[in-house]
Amino acid sequence: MVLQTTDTIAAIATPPGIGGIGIIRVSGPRALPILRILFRPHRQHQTLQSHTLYYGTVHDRNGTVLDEVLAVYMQAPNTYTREDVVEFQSHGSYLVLTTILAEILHHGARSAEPGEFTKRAFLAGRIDLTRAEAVIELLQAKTSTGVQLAVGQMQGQLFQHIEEIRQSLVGVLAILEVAIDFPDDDVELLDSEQILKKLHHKVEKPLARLIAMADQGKIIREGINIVIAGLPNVGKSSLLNALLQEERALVTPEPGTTRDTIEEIISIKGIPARIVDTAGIREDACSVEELGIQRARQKVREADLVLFLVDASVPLTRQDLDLYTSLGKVDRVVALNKIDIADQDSLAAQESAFTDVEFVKISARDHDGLTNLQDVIYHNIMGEDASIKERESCAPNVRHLAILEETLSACQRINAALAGGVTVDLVAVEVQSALDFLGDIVGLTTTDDVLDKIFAEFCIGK
Ligand SMILES: Nc1nc2c(ncn2[C@@H]2O[C@H](COP(=O)(O)OP(=O)(O)OP(=O)(O)O)[C@@H](O)[C@H]2O)c(=O)[nH]1
Ligand SMILES: [Mg+2]
Repeated sequence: MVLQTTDTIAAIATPPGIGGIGIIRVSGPRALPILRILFRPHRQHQTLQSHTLYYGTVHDRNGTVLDEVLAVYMQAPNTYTREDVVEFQSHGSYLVLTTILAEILHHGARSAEPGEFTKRAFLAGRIDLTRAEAVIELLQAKTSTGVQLAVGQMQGQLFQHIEEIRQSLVGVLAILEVAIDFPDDDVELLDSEQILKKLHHKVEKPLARLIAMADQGKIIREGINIVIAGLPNVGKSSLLNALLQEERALVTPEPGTTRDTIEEIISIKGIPARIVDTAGIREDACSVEELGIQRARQKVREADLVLFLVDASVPLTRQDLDLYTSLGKVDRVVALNKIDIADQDSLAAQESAFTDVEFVKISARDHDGLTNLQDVIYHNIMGEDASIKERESCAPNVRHLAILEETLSACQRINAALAGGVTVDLVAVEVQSALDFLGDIVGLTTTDDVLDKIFAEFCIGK
């Protein structure tokens, strides 16, 4: 469906505030006439070629010069929206930009809604919905891995995966339709075995992989919450500082140094992680420290992963073990700290105490073992198949995930229908519904309100 848009939209595409340059974008049939009215190229006799940058001035309706600009006209269809597009690069003064925009609106454009340029690109069929969504993803990415995934999706990686699955389902539907069209044929037209096999290998398995990637994508987008916990003086603040490579938290030989929680953002191999240093937890604390301990316990309850720290230079105590047990069900990694001063016997004793959990030997003071610690944390949160994203560069979002799961359920119904010997047309109905679900992901069958919701997340001018 190609929607014919007849109006022309315009918006400031750069963020508000002072900057070196600011960009105004115009898209639609009035883009070129507006450029001709407002812009005077430095060389008066120049005719404006498409996709060429011109230096000149922008004037208001009274002929007053508003700014010196670079302007470009991009003729449809080789543009972001597939419409005629004009861009003005002025100085990055918000006042100048809004004045130029007002002139553009005066000459027959209207203000673009958030994401409307990208929506036009989608409606014109230049990009599918997953590529459009990748644009927001890219704008919002917090880490280099997030950027990498967004770029992969923008280049159509997810679209390709979905398209391959869709084609397999279309193949299945074709087999079923032959059986529907020739019900009385002597030949056994419906080979359920073959359909089931195809469904399993070409549809269900790839769907399950995409679902696993979605889980990883969520972590890469939203990051995780890591809380460092342990008895007083085991080196929690030292570890925070070591991971940050900055003396952020106070470190002293006195137990009970940290009272309040301290939170910072770090990147664990490309995953954004909020890392929280807490008060050492102990029984006989003074009242201020006790408040800190309550906070520490609260943070542990909210954690995605607890980094449980023990002092490997002294024998493990009952308090260490009690605290460890009191962590409850939360995912954890144990770090045996101060290995620089720990003797072999006490280290061995500590290692044998933590047999049911992954542990790492570190020295927060000497920054020793930290790479290994980050590796272990990474594998703990991303699962065994942590390399998936590097190979395939795509991570379905929450919207995609819900649809992928629905598609997988539809596959289970196809399986049951084939096994249960129901009529072929009923099986075909289920296959069609699986196809429709996947169409929603790429935007073939997506309803207007879902589209509106997606594009509303964009900023204006994108
Ligand atoms: N030798 C050695 N000393 C360390 C190491 N890590 C921390 N320390 C020392 O242990 C003491 C306590 O360190 P902190 O980082 O303040 O410990 P903490 O767990 O934050 O302590 P509280 O905030 O009181 O709970 C300080 O004197 C640190 O210098 C290490 O890896 N090796
Ligand atoms: Mg501390």
